Amino acid sequence: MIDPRETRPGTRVVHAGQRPEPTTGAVMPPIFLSSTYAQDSPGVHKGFDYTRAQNPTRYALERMIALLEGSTISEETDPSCGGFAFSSGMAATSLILDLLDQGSRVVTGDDLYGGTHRLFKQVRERSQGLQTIPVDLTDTKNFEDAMTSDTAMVWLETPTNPLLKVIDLEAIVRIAKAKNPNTIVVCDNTFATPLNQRPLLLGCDIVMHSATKYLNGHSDCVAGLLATSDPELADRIRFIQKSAGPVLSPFDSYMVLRGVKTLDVRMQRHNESGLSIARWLESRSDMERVVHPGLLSHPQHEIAKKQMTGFGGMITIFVEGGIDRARTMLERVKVFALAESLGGVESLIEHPAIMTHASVPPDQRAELGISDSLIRLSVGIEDPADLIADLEQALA
Ligand code: P1T
Repeated sequence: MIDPRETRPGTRVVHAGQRPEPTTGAVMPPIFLSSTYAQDSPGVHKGFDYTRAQNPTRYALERMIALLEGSTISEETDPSCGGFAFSSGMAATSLILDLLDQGSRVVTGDDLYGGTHRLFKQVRERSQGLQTIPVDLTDTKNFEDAMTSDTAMVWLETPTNPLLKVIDLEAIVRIAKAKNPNTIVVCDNTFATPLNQRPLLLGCDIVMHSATKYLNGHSDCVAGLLATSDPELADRIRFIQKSAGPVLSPFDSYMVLRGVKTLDVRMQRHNESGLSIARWLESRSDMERVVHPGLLSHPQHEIAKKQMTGFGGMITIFVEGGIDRARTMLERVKVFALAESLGGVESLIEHPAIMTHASVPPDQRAELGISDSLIRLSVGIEDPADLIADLEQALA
């Protein structure tokens, strides 16, 4: 078997973390459903004792995300190479917060998925005394002011959900580590995927994914993934994964592994169609603003070019005519489905203020600019001409 670290991303997504199953030669990793494993003598086993702690199908997926994100941990040191799989993106996020002590200070981006905001503010502030300080990280000066020597974690998304702000990861890591070398910098890489951006290589400590989105890619499974290159962090994550138990099932591990094999070809299409549809939308006279990291008008386009190899299929638009026009458009689409979520082969469209970000308080939404005229599009892999025709008739 070739070392996946020596291959390019398009090869890695097909093979990384997997090898033909030794007893049969099965090319696809079997779905090992067994919850427990026979031992030769008490405590003497083949590296597997109970599926919450270890599962061969989950290990294959965990190695896959670790290798895609460029983790340097070897399989000899760690059977999952610093990759971890959970029952949802939120379960993965929750596990990362379990790395922190009671009362820890966390600097976060100001624009986060609504569910992440809810977990930080409405659950962990109460249960863990977490202090979260939201900051607009597009201006590193803001971050320099907010980052302190007692900040235990920095949590950010880039591009962000739903405003598609792009954060300079190298700059954030540099500032964070200068103030506190032990702070843990976490990047939610869901919108970019490891095909477009690899935060570990830019100095981040942990990469998090809602694998429900692009990685699985087919809107038929909910999953979360983590990757790290730091063996000590990997040990701590493994300990909490086993202790708290929010693991991904063997079946869903298989689903994500199957989906991820086409990630490279899917992302090529998402990247191309995302940019061409964003350009088409921007050329219309009835848009207040169109946001996509690949547009020259994007305020952080230069940073996007520096740290991303593609700009993805997410587009955020502000339509003229406010909530009434937005609602009419969302009711009229025929190829796009009006639904939460993103990153699947099918195109989705949604209204963050009412749907995915309803849990962000209205005053904060207003401050951030998540207005009633904001619509979020997840451009799928359909023929882009059909997608444009659909948007055109919905906006007419
Ligand atoms: O849905 P789940 O797999 O638990 O992942 C949560 C999550 C985490 N991070 C980001 C950036 C996300 O977008 C999400 C989930 N987001 C949606 C469901 C959505 O429509 O935005």
